[in-house]
Amino acid sequence: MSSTLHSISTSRTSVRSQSFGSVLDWNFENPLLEGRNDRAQFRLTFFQPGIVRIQISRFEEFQSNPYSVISQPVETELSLIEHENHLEIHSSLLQVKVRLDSFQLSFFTSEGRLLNSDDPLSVSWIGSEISNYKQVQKGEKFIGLGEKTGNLDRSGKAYTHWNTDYFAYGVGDDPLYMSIPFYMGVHENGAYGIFLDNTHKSVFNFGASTNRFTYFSAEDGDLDYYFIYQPDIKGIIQSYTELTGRMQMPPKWALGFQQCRYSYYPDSEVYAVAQGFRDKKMPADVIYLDIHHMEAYKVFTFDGEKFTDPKAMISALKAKGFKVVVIMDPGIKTEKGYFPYDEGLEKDLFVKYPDGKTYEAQVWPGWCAFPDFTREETRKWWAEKMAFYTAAGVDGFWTDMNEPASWGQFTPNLIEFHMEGRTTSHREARNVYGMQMARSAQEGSFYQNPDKRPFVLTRSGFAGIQRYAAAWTGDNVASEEHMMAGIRLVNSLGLSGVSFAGYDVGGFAGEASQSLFARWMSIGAFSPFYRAHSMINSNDAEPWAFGEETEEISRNYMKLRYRLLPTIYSKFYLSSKTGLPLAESLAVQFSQDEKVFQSAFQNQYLFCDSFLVAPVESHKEITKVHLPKGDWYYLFSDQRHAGDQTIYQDCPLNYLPVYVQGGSIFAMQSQIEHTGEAHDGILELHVYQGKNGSTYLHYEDEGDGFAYQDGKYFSRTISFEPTKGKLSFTSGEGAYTSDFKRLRIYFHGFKTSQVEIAGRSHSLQNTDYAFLSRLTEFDPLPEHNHPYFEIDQLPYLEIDHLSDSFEINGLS
Ligand code: NBV
Repeated sequence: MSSTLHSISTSRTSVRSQSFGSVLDWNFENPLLEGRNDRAQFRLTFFQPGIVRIQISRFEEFQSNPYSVISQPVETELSLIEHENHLEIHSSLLQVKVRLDSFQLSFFTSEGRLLNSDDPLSVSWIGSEISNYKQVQKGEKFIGLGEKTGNLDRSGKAYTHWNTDYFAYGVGDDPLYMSIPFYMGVHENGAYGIFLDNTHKSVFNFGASTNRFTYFSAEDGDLDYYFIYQPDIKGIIQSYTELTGRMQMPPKWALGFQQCRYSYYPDSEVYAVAQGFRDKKMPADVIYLDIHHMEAYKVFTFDGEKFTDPKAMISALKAKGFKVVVIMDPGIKTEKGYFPYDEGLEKDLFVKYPDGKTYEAQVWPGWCAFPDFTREETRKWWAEKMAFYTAAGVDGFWTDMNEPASWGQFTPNLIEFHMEGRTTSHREARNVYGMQMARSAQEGSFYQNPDKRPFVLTRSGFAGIQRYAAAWTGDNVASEEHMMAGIRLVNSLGLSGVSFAGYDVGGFAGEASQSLFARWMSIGAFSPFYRAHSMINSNDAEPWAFGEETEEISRNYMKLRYRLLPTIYSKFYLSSKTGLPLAESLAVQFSQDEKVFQSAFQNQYLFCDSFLVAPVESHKEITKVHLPKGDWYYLFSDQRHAGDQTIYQDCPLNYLPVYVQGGSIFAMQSQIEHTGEAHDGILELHVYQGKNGSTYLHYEDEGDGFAYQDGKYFSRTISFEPTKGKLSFTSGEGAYTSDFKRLRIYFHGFKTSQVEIAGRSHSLQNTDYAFLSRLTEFDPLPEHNHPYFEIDQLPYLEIDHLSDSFEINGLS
């Protein structure tokens, strides 16, 4: 052994924060502004007039996340103005100021209003950790950040992005399963978005334990973020989803009610539960197979004793109008002779230690190996294996435990992932693992059934997950506060590009009371993803398992959900085109209304644009509702309220506070038991008088498959202009013939008794109308009965549903 000591650096400067410092050299060539000194370099890329990418690195080559951003810069007119100590780049929407004597960025609107500025501490490193410190603007609020608990306004709190399996999480706990490092700042000068595209563990601090700044840091990697400006929040979300992609149009059945349990087995029970929905006349479309469908929890197997003939079972369920969704966990049992393990080893598809040994951890099946979904070959292989399920008739896939979760919940950081060819450690790959598994599931579904739209539900994900899967908020608890927190999680996911999202209705862990379940089913009917789920060893939790009252209330809202499908389907289509949420926090349209952020009102949201849902705990009889600017109708009675005020609302268990925005339009159909069943061919349109009008895009297609992409759809725009008293229908577009032969248009809040179409006058008819059925009363004394609302003598008009354009005039 040699006795000479090799010299190691003794300097410990890296323990202190080191800032970028001054810019020594820079160069501008549209769309890039690049600059550097001897410590680091930066690059600004204008993607669009309102989107700038900022990259900062201490290495010669910038490193980027290969998974989230799918769009390229488009040509943008830019001008550069040089000042002594700073540069200014102007686009048609933004001005970016780059300070040179000590690197610091500020962003202004084109009129010069300050949107966001670095704190003088700007960008700096501590060891490998990189942070960006930003000033807080007067009255600034912070919204978004995906699946994060806490308030709508994230001020005063810090959040970590590190995908975590968290059974029965608390309503303030963090981090959970999915990471989306995108937020929006809102203040009097406007709103902007910041998306930190770094997959390492990251922290966003909006003023926890500091009154100086907000900041975001990543444990390693470059600072790589997108600054987004648009004149309104919708525009910012649209831009963010232009970068990270949008949901694909799901099959229509996925919009129906879905029933899950950990787990339904054997096959006779699955069948009995499905039959229960039909017997009870509760519309439903989907039933789930959780982990007990497998033999010893091994993916790509069925337990032959519990499920003697899965194909026959699934086809019997299909005959009843049910689709089957199957769970897939990533862990593969390390058992010689079990083909996924053998093949995975042989093809070198598993995650490994740096010395090449397969990484193993324990999950349901025991010791498992983990497919490396950050590698294309693995995703393809998994997609091929999914033939096992599709051959049995499975229609949808549920990727669980994909954080990835394992017993011990502490994956060693040195294990390695392919990451599309540039091998990296768990530190960088963890947050994208789940998303890549969901991607593989979507690709598998499509590969196996190229004529069907995939439906994938995922627990874990990262920015861009909306392209591959719907998301649910994991293992919540049967409590009132969880019900309310789940709504905020879903609204926050909607602000962050994930519009197809939901929570376990009824609560996964624990036992829901009768009233809690009833209320949760009512709110869930206004959630993009509508599924009830419950934990092993808990009481039965199907909507008929909580007594007659809960059963009737649940049925009422399930039916309402199905009657609203024409609207919901149309909005899903729009959302797949725009990235805008289906459950939209009031902060999107009313961000300057302070009340929207108050704890009493922060859960309120617009569902499918027309409905303002004011969720309320099940035990409350009266609640405060904040109605923003505009006019609002209580859905069930048509009672009209002026906006910009807070009202007291009775909220008996059978009536969830829901209001319709004055001026808006929505569509309904007759009652069906599942989405495969035909309605009666009458499209009900509900039009509400109001100060402002609105435009409703009505969209139909086959409900599955891809023919709609080749023009086989029916769509038309229906606009209401109150000042002209006119409802106009554009001519139907597309090669699909509408399923609706007749139109029945209900006029809410109008005085009109006669309208005019193409010069001919039509008298309106009147009818009593109820959105929900009366509950059966068991008490002989009427004062103990449930309230019941009906709209008296609602005027309506029934005409043929022609696809030519036409106008209805004379509305007042
Ligand atoms: O597969 C069982 C459950 C599932 O039902 C649940 O929805 C997932 O979030 N899974 C977690 C694993 C075990 C939970 C205790």
